[in-house]
Amino acid sequence: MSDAELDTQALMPTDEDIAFYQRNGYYVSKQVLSDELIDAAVEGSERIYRCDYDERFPWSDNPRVDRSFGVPFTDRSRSRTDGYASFHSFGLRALARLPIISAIAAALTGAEEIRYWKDQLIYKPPARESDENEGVTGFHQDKRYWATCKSDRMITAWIPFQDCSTRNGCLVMIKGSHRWRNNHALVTFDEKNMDFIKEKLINTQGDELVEVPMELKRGQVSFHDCYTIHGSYANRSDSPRRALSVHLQDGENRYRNLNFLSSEGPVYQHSHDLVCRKTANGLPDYSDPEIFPTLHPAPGTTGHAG
Ligand SMILES: O=C(O)CCC(=O)C(=O)O
Ligand SMILES: [Fe+2]
Repeated sequence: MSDAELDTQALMPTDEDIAFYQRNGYYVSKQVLSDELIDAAVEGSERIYRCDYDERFPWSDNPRVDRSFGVPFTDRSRSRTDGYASFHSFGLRALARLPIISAIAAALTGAEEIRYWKDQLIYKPPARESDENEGVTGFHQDKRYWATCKSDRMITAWIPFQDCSTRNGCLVMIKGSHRWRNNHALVTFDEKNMDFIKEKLINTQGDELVEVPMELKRGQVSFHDCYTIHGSYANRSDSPRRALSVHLQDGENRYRNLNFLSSEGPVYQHSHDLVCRKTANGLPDYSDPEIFPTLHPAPGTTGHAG
């Protein structure tokens, strides 16, 4: 094994870590990211906020794909979420497609193949006294936003760009919540009233609701199952809290068409459906290599030791 391979092995989750992930629905990595990578991601974010894109696509101006396209980020007392950031910034792309992140995702989910699914660049400003809920991310389940995905094995890597604690509004996981059933209402990313979500919407099935803050050092990454309930409270520090969420699909994920359920037009549609290529029968192809590159096994390798 080369030095590089040895280093990678040392950063991977152990069997105990994988069992912990399966039991609790989340995992915190070792320090896997270099300062240079994160510095480039911060710089890339600022370029996105100036609408200075490193690369453009035919859909880069379509507000139906993402409402942040072409909108400069000037009022820094507000929070902001940008989809498709890794398409428009090379610095963010390097982070979103980093081999160690997809290798950890494969180990945790047990999937042989991991493809990119999407990313979200999130800026959480210091909460103002006038609006103490600014920047709250309501407890939600990622999978509820991906009804068009057949897979139940999707996973998210959450990458903060600075140390994170409860003070600056780190991500908070609800322990073991990926195993709870009947939480279909949790499309609540934008809901600011956490107590309402906890008391009225979350079905704990009799378990205790335990919140676990992801207090991470810069360079660490947390991972969560697509059914783990998670969110984040306001930022009580003096500096913005920046993070990139990288959402990943296993190789077996396919588009599923639920629109027969509605006579009102395509209700179950993801913005990706406007962006990716179509299969022979005209449906979105969630293995389109332009939009959903395979990240693991790394291209050009078999992924098997022997
Ligand atoms: O950063 C946040 O507040 C939310 C992130 C999130 O929902 C995710 O990574 O899936
Ligand atoms: Fe999420």
